[in-house]
Amino acid sequence: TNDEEALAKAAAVNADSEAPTIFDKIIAKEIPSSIVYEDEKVLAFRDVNPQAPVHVLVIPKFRDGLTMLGKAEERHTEMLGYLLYAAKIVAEKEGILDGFRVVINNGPGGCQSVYHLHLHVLGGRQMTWPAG
Ligand code: DGP
Repeated sequence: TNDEEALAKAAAVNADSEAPTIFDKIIAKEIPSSIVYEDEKVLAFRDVNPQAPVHVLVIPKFRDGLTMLGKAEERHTEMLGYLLYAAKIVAEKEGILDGFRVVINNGPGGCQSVYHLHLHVLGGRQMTWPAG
């Protein structure tokens, strides 16, 4: 549809940019978010456009070049592992440990719109497969 094309175009404009994103402002608490979990390494907050009863984003506080998973380098492996662990902490806190999904959208073709690596943690309903 035209809507989908417009969204893909808007996403592509920001693709692969090292520019600060809205998530920097969320980390700095310059714009409010509903925080589910926070520690020195990561921040987890509710997605503004939830696709499930539980929809939380988990992000590294220090992006360190991780605009997207496709930019991962060996130095990022510890953070990448920690993000998955933090997703589990979020699922546990939200009471969805028995059924949840973790998603990373990568690049314009993957529908990524914010170029600060983030995990989507989704649950609270029956998830279906394949994801759209
Ligand atoms: P992605 O399409 O994978 O890049 O997901 C980006 C997500 O970020 C999208 O689901 C909506 C969410 N998002 C964008 N801006 C904000 C915001 O200002 N606050 C919150 N809580 N979520 C946001």
